[in-house]
Formats: sequence, C-alpha cells, structure tokens
Amino acid sequence: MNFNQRFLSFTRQQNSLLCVGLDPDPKRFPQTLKRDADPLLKFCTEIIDCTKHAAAAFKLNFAFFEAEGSRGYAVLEKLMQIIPPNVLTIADAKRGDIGNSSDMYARSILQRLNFDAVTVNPYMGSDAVAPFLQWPEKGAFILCLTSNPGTRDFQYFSDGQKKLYEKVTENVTGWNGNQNCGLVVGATQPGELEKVRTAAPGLPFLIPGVGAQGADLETAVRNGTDPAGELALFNVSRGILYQSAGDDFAEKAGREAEKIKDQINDIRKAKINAAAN
Ligand code: OMP
Repeated sequence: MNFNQRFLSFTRQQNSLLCVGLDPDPKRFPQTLKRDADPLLKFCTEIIDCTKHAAAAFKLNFAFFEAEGSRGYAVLEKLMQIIPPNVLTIADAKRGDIGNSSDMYARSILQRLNFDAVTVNPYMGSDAVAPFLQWPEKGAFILCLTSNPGTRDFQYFSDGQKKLYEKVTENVTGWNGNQNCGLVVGATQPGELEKVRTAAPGLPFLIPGVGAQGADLETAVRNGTDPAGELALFNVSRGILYQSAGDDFAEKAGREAEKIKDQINDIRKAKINAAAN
C-alpha cells in the first residue's frame, strides 16, 4: 500500500483527523514528574497512553528531543516502540539537503527509526526531496505555506504569475509518482489553505496552527479537508500537552484530544451534509 492509501486507512480506522503533537517542553512538565528518573520519557509515555484512542497520528518534533542530546534521542527510539501500530508516526524534522545527505536523513528517519512520514523543506529543490520519496509506503509532508508570521518573507514572493507557495504546490503534485507526497499548510491562513486544497485535491495535508497559534478549527476543517471531509490531519501540540500542570496532565490531555477529535468529526459531517443539500 502506498503512503497516501495508508493515510486514508489510518484516519478511517481511527475515525479521527487529529494529530497529537509531541513537543515536550521540560519547563512545562508537572512538578512531580521532574523527580522522575527520566521525565521526558515519562511525560511522553503518559501522553501517548491517554491520547492514543483519539489520535490518527503522533507528530514527534525532533527539536524537543535533540535539545536533550543523546538522552533525548534514546527517548525518541523508545517512543517509536511504544506508539501503537494503528496510529501514524510523523517525524517533524523539516529535513532537506543535497541528494546524498538527504538520503542519509531519509534512511535514519524512515528506515532506522521507522517513522511512517517526515516533514521536508523543499527550498533546495527536487533532488533534495527525492530521497524521502523512495519508499512508496513512507510519506513526506513538504512545507508549502507555514503557519508562522515569517511566511511573508519568502512564501508569498511572486514572479508576477505565481506565489512561491503556489509553485511548491504545483511541483509537489508533479513529484507524487509514488503516491506518497503530502503538504504542510498552516491553519492560520484559511483563505490560502482553501486555495491549496483546490490546487492539490488528492494530496494529504498536515495542518498545524490550531490551539496555541490561535487558528479557527472550524474554518481549517472546512477549507483543509477534501470534498469527502478527508485527507487532512490537524495537529495540536501545546493545546493538548499542557492542559494541566498537575498530576492529572495526561488525563486532561486525553480528554482534550477526545474533544478536538469529536469537534473535527462534527465539522466534517456538517460540511458533507451541506454539500449534499
Ligand atoms: P502548537 O502550536 O503547540 O500546536 O505546535 C505546532 C507544531 O506544528 C509545532 O511542532 C511546529 O513545529 C509545527 N508546525 C507549525 O507550527 N507550523 C508549520 O507551518 C509547520 C509545522 C510542522 O511542520 O509541523
């Protein structure tokens, strides 16, 4: 099965378009956890355990693990053993380099660590992205229009005909021979999200920006899903991880994940019903 088919089968099986973002920040860990032998592992393990029923995917942000050095990398490896096989694993590593270097990044993330997908930066072009697409069952979410204020610096640059993010959308559609390309499009720019969805109707989208970055969930789901209300994952990290600073942090995270999953599903249903009427 290619990645894009797997994407649909995971989201359907879990009946969820929620991606739980694992961005574990030790400064925000509950006090009691700080006395644990391995607070990073304990925090992530408990979060995974309490949110896995509501998640279609976990996105592990490498920055938060690499900041802990070799201990953080060891936690990353352990978490890959703990995450259940019915939930997609996305390495948020934003890689991309000359071909032979990208090939090593792809091997380390998609083969050795065995992630299902990785976030990739397309700035260096097709040869930098290609190594991440060599295994059809593994996917690459390519940065298209990001959620941060800095998008204005480059991504909106136009040659008079197309903006850079539109060019990225067009090229990625052309790189999808193995049916394993996806796009990262921020929920913070809902009008553009709708435009990218129209330009790339068959690609899975990874959509961050809901929660701490303040994007509206309803507009993001309406504009980011395909006409069948599918092919999108909505990532929420801080908005789930830090619901409570007490011992009940994982339980509260689980409840919030469940709530967001249900909200997304209600919006999908309303979108499909509105289109049918
Ligand atoms: P929260 O704002 O805490 O939900 O975290 C958002 C997560 O999505 C972080 O891990 C970011 O690194 C990531 N992200 C963005 O916020 N914006 C983007 O445009 C792209 C990403 C990403 O590639 O995941």
